[in-house]
Amino acid sequence: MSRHLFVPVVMMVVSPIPGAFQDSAISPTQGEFEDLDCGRPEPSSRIVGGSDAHPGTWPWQVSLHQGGGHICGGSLIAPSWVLSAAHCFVTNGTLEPADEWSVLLGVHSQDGPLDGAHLRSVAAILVPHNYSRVELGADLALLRLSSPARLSPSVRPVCLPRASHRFAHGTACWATGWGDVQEADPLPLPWVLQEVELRLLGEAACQCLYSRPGPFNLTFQLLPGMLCAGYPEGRKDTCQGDSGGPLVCEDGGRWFLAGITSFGFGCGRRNRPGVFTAVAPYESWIREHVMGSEPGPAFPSQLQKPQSGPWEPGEENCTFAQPECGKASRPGSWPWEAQVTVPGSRPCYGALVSDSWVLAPASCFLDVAIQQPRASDSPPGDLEAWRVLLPSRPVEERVARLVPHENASRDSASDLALLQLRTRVNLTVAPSAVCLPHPEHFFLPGSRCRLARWGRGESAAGSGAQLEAQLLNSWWCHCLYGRQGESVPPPGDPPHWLCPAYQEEEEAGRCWKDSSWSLLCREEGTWFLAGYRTFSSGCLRPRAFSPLQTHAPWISHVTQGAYLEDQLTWDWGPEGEETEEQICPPHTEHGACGLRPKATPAGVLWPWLTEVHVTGNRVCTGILVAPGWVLAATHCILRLGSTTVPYIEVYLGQAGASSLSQGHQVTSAPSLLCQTEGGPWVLMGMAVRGSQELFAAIGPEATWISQTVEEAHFLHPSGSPYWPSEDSDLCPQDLAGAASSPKVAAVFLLLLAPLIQG
Ligand code: 4AZ
Repeated sequence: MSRHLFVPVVMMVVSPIPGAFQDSAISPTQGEFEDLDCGRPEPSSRIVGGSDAHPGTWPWQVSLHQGGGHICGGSLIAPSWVLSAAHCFVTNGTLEPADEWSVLLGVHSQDGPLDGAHLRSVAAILVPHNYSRVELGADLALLRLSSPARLSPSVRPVCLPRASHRFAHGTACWATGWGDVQEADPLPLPWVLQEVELRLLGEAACQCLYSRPGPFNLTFQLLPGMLCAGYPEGRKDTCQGDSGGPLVCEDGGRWFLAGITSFGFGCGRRNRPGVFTAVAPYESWIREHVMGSEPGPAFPSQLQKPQSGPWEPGEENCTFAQPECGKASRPGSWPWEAQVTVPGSRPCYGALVSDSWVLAPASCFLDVAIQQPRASDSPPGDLEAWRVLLPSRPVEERVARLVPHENASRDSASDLALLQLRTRVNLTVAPSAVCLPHPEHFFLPGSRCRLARWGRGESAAGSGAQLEAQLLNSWWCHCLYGRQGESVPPPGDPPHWLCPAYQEEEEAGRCWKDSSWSLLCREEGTWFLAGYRTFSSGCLRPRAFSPLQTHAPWISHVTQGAYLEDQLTWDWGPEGEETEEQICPPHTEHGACGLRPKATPAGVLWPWLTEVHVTGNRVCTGILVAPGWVLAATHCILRLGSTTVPYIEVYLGQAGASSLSQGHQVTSAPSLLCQTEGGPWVLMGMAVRGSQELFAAIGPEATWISQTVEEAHFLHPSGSPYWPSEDSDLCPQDLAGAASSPKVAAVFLLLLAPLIQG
């Protein structure tokens, strides 16, 4: 994953060009171009959120090819000159050789018949000497063609603005290109030129939007010579592959090249308009380099001067667009909850992600064999009977299409499917869509979340339907499920799992009612579908949820309109989470042992600590050593002279934070724990009766413990890379002495049975 969304990568290879193009060397006579007409398309006849252009609408648009495919856009400004973006030709500070490039002129669909189109090779590429990186500006390049273009109704130059030319903010202009239609989503065949109307944003408004940090606290300083166009709410934009192409604005019946597509933060994102190289400030640079060419580019004077100076900074107010998704008036009553009914099976719960798409587990539908043609007007017989019930909608919706994830299977982390509704629904308070995370959207440890119904999951009784949860540290979460020695994804890489901590409802005989859930996490009052869980992972807690962020490209590709949002809370930073590589410690089929979450909801600081309540009023500490076993000090359980085992209750998951101990006599039975190097905590001893300093060593009891509790984890003093070395100061010096102390029958093992609370 790239953290630098600002850096445009222009590697979108669209098509190998048929060999039909000849670099025809028809030299126009001088007279033909004496007063070069510019910016006037022949009267006749995606980009993100755009539509197919009509042939001949944008006759200055060219496609720049390298290695046989489209890489960047460009604009014809004179018969022998094309203006494009520097970043298309500069890699690692080096200008690529001109002879690797060719210019395709007069093309509409890069797949269809290329009549009228012709190809020219590039004789020279000129880049301003102060260009280094897109974010630093001067992102423009002049390309001199090896021979002049053949002008025709579909090949004409655009007008260039003079340095004094002012484009008022709010002006509706057009951007065109063959670039991606969404982030990482190439323009589909037949590669028809896309057009999109974009509004010019004033410098102040644009700077204001880009000053608001995004993922990884990225902000950006707008520089002179840059201009922004787009909308605060996003959705319409240029994208990868459009770079170098034109942003044109009409003035007095002529089209002027106001900007050159340069970069942006992602594509079509809210509050992240496209950034263009402003052409007007480069009038003299352009004139200087094309000097002597006949005819050169035309710089007609501006006819319609903006009245006052609305382009001046400071005049616009800075208004951020708020997310249009993820609003719930009350947690637990989710306005995006969609109930899908397929005849013959129980309802399946999913979430509305746009006005016409529902996301749900594919496992709900995998057993219903569906052979689904891609785009058909009427749904096949199978889907005909399917219904989707949405909140506050009196009638059920019908289903037009089912798109399962390509890796979907019941047990996979891609157990997802998208269902398209036959008719779009009006998004209001309810139904409304939930927000989805972009691939670089990370939910931070401590995030406040809720569990919601998902798939065929049973609705838990009472409060269960809106279980509160809090996200745990990712290292801890990863290592509970990861294999020994596996490295933990560093911040910035997608996590494999999300672990929410929540209070489970007990159920007799089973460790948990193994329902499937979706995980909704809130950021600044907006709810995101952060993850989901449809399969069982035994009794290990916390439960692991699959993160949704990795599926964002698939969802946006299929739906072309789901609400994807950047992170709204930004406490990312070097101190946010550890950045050095972390490796998972030993692990068994029951997960890892001795791992302590760093950022954690209060009360689970020592997740193996339990409260052992003996006959009502005595409380002492117990240590969870296996899923069903707790180790406690003998003197805590048995009273002197008594031989019967008293009635004991063990409280898990909240020792230290609960109010349970109030009114009880707390018997002190501290335990001695040592942290092995960078790894798990190991129980070394249990306090000897009446002492706070003297511990009975666990070591001598190891055989008895392992015979009784098969799943207990033992880390061996020698041979384990996690065991402290002799001179390590992790454990007290007298550790060795304690380990060899006479055997005391000091510990007691308690076999846990689930408690049914009435
Ligand atoms: C690019 O990578 C690029 N949304 C171009 C334009 C934008 C983003 C990226 C603006 O060439």
